[in-house]
Amino acid sequence: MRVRRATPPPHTPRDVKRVLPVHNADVATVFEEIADLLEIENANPFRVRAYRNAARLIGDLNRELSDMLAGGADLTELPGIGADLAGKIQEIVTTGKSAMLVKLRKRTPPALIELLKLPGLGPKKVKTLYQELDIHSIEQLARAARDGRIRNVHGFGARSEAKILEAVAAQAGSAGRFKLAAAAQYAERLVAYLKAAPGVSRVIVAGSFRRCKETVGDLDILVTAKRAAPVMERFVSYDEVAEILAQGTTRATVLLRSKLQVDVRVVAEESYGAALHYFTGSKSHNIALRKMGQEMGLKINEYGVFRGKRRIAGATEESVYASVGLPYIEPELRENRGEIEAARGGRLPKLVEFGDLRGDLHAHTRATDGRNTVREMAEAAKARGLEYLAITEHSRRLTVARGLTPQRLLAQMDEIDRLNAELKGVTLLKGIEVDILEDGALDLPDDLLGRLDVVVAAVHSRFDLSRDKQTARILKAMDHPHFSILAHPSGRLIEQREPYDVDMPRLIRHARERGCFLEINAQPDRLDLLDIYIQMAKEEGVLLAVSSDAHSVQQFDYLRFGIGQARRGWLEKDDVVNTRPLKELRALLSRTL
Ligand code: DGT
Ligand code: CA
Ligand code: CA
Repeated sequence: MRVRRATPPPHTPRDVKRVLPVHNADVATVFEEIADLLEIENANPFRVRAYRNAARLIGDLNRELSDMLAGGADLTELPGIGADLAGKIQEIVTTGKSAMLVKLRKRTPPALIELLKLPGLGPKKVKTLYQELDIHSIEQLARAARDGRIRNVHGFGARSEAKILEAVAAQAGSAGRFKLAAAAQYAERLVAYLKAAPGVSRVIVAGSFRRCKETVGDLDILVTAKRAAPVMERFVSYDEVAEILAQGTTRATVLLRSKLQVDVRVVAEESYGAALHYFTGSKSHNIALRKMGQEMGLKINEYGVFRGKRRIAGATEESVYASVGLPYIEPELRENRGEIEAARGGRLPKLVEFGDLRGDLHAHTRATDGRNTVREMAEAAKARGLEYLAITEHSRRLTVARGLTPQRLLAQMDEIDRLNAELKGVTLLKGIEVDILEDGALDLPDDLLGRLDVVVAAVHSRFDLSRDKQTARILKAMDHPHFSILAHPSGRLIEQREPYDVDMPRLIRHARERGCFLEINAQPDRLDLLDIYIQMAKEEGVLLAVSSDAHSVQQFDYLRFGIGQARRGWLEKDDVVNTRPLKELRALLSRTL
């Protein structure tokens, strides 16, 4: 295996700049950083918000900006994108850089940029720490937290100090992981590119990506082809490769410009199933299966299943499992959490599929912090084959999202009645994402909640309550006669905010007693409820709602990640409320209301 650094091909003249493809995720990252740095400078909050909103919009677009620009699209037609932002997008897409970001970085102390990378520390807090405690690095931050100096700074306390220590430790342990949805963007283009190599028959992403883990460390891609050499050549000359870390005859590892690492292996057709099984993992599932094989006198590795020197299986994953007497186990289950025992006992779940979904029970519109109208959301849901959609805006307490007052909610309910009279093939449900207040009360009057089809309730404040108080708060909310679904039950934001401290098993048991539901929120940075608790909820007989929490028409696409998460929690079609036809769903909901 040869190790080398990427150098420009010798035939490229020095003065000809290679224009690299820039993905939407890259543009969004630039805009997020601009917003952070502007915020540190106390820039006009509207300006900061314009960049943040643009970053979100771009992150959700289902077309690449580079393709749109190449096709002559006018970016100012996108909501919230004016001439200035359109110009900045064009600059980033064509040059890969932003002059404004370069300037901002120059005038921001480097320490602040480093601290900003820490999950949970926004621009305001970073600035305070820098000014009050003269903290210049993550190490100094960790020391100040350990010495108990942070709790005395205005706006911080003992709990936030502990959180900072946790965040420092978490960052050390999770450095460089990618959220599943972002990894998917990078994976899709690369897979299409590899498929076009001469003699290639299959290209598949294995590893944690195939298991639909919420974050992935790197991509593990398997290829079957007539010959390996052309595949290797094509892979290492992919235009997004920043560095070639290793290159051999049948495998290579590169680092993409996005910092995502990718392994590609070319395997023989007869070993395809064994290799796919091996590289899909998880490691502990593999080890358990290999042990089972050993007990039967078999050797299982990435080349096949062998009895002595004789290969007895390996062309398909089914054949690998069959060699130890097991049925096929779906990738999302392969975490060594009981799936092998379930397979042996004939108790494997028949996992829910994307096509089983009939509706979506959590979505926002322009009335609050969404970007599309109710009508646009309804039509987009219908276009994706959904039969019903609940509109669930924020309630008044959430002022940053322009939460609805009773009057505004009533107006929206009238609008929904009018639209339902007119729309064909999709039914709108009246709902709300009501805030669970600190004392467990809901943020809108009972009589109003009682007139809705679905009441989604969520914690958006006081994430810092003690375990007892947080648990009591949510239990009380669940006891509310109009409570239907607990939204994003843990409150975590992946790599940014830990779940709040709560007795989740207790909430799950209470949901069963109350007959209400828990949400699997499909937003890429939430994927909340967590898989182990989904499995626990299912065992308790609690139904779950797989919800997009869409803030725009594009975000219905996130439902596929919600389904991935549901499958990691062993859910079958019947465990998911929104696989039910509307009539059945209404009956289930009316039991909660
Ligand atoms: P990641 O990349 O950290 O999100 O997680 P994975 O699961 O993709 O792990 P990765 O990329 O290190 O390796 C891919 C798969 O290869 C892994 O899921 C199982 C398999 N594998 C890696 N190392 C070992 C090993 O030492 N023993 C066995 N049995 N399998 C391994
Ligand atoms: Ca991996
Ligand atoms: Ca790997």
